[in-house]
Amino acid sequence: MALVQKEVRDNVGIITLDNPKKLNALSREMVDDIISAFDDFEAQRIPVIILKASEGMKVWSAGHDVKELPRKMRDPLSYYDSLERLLRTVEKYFGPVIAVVHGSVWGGACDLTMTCDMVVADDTASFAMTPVKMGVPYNLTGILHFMNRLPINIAKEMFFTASPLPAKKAAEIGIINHLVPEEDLLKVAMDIAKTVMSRSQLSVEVIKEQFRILSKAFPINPADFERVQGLRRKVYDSHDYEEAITAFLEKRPPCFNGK
Ligand code: LCV
Repeated sequence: MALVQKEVRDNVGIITLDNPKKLNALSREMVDDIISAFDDFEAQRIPVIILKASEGMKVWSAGHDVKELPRKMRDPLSYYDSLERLLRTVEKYFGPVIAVVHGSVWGGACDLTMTCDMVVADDTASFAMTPVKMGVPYNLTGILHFMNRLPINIAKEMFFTASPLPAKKAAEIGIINHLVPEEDLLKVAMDIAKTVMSRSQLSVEVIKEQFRILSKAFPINPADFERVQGLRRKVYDSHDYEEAITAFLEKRPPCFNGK
């Protein structure tokens, strides 16, 4: 059974995350379903996509499926990891992707909303960036998503505290384009989509690609890249990484020892 629902309404593609029992955790299976929906819409040249969760969920998505994080000395966010494949799919889609958010957003799902082109949310939305809770050495492309979207001090507070940012604050700092009542969420997103579709699609497509290219135009020298990868390896090889996942699965607070 598909973990996402998809439909086309007035030529807008709507993808609904629909795995409530797993709080829409971004498992490989869920990500594969989302990516195949994107692929279907691309084949139909659907010009705008809305990414939402099923109605009434208090959690939009609980982020990366913790049960699928590698346990033994493997990079949890390598290039071919399911979350990374999903983020690139969103970035490379030829038209705008609008996240419609009701409920809390966690970890990799927070990165997913940051990777979408726009966010429409209601006052139940919150955004938490959780690598420091999970002992995960996030990755350069993910951190760049936040640096491109937010003042760096706000991005640092999100990463260093892992505290959920409430909707009002998220709107003030620009994570959310439009903070609206729950009953208006889809209509506001559809209205944005219709306005975009009334413009030159050739221009929209090339401008989206320019935003993508420029947002990644970030010089880093090979020695620094390799040093960062070495530092990241120390983290995912650590007791603390293993402990964070074990504690989560055992439903207890982790006991970090910095080793
Ligand atoms: C698998 C889950 C999850 C889950 N995976 O309900 O950004 S990084 O680097 O951190 C990246 C690696 C990442 O994205 O990591 C994951 C970050 N996610 C989080 O930190 C959120 C973890 N989840 C929670 O804090 C709670 O589940 C929330 C607050 C979302 C909801 O709490 P609530 O009390 O309503 P439960 O915690 O009871 O969760 C219901 C079921 O969903 C599972 C959880 O283990 C439980 O499973 P069981 O019913 O088998 O006990 N679950 C929740 N999140 N990310 N499984």
